[in-house]
Amino acid sequence: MLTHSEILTQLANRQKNHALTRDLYCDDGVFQSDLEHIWYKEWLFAIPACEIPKTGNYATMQIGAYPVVVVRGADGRVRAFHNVCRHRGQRLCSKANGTTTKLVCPYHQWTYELDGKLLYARDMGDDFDPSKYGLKPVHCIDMSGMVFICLAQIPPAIADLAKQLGAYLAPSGLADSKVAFSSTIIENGNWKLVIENNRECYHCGGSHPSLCRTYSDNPNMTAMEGPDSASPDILAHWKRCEEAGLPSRFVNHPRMQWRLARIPLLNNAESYTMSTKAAVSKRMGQMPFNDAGSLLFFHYPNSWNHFLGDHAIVFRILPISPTETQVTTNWLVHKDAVEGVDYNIEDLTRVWLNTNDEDRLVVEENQKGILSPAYEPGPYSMIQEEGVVQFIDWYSGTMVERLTPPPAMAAE
Ligand code: 3BY
Ligand code: FES
Ligand code: FE
Repeated sequence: MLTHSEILTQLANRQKNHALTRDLYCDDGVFQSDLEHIWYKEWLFAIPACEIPKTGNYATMQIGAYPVVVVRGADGRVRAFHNVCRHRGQRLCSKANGTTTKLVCPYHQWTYELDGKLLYARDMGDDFDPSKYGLKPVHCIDMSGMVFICLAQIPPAIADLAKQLGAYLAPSGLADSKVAFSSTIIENGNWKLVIENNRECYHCGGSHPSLCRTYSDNPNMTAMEGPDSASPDILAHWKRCEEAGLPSRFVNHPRMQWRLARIPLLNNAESYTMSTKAAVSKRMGQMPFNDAGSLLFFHYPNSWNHFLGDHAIVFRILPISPTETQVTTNWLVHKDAVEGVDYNIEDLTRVWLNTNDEDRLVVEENQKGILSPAYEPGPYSMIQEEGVVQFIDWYSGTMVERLTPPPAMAAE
């Protein structure tokens, strides 16, 4: 198990534009360090807000050592709490999703309001002050229907992202959508391999026959230097979309922690379906046409998303162990769309169920190869894998900053 300073050395000595060393993908110490310095510090995508549409609806998730519950209060607000009873520490909610009027601990029935206040604790004596035993809050923000949480005491700034998401997601009407289908799988690979795999389409032709019916694997589609480097196809798409009120141009976080971009699908395909036609007859929000392409949004370390004319697909990853990652995919449709009438689950989900499974396979084989002592970090393609380079630079830069001891306070 690597120590902090060994991790720092491996990150500092990494070869630019090359994959990471074996330890950085497999070692227990690195995994702990990733949790402490990335997963417990950054904003993480938790759920689409429409997963908990009503007061008392909740969703739970495990972020490293921290069980978290996200719940909608009587005031309609979404809040997150440590899913840990303030009595003797029982996990409060054990189900992935549920509905309740109060959060009642299953052990001794301490009872909390949906806003975290302790309402009732039996036989605790006269000097017991319930106001001291409310649930511990976790930072939580609902940005245009995407709920993010942050375990840090002081979370990183999020206002700029909230503003951009507000503009880009408004036409998609996520607040008026519902979860049509949800899938959770475990990939036997390090979380960074899962993100790396998502950040390139070098593998798409070889791995994703169904996705490639509608998604272009041309790296120019997603690796943008600026408006002038866009192909005429994209420029025409942006013009049409922006004239119809759909913000489309690339917006990047200064260090590429997130990016928004609306890209056309292949040959005017409408959706990620086998037929290339829309899967849902009722469009999302105010989307003006079916062939609006895909609004892509990724956010490191744990989410990538596609917002189409007829539906949206939101992805969340959570690290389980050095070589296991949970991947949850939610398909969202207009809340008034009726299953069996306006859409069917098979048409809606087939392409990305296939794609997720194909990605799982490549990530697992990637992890198996990297576990070999013969593995040596190879070079990324600067034409095809610029997105991976950006992710690895973001990860390494962030880790080096956070692992580097502060300069000594006193001179000798
Ligand atoms: O999900 C994405 O962002 C895309 C789709 C195919 C692979 N990946 C680059
Ligand atoms: Fe929750 Fe006792 S641990 S009520
Ligand atoms: Fe893929």
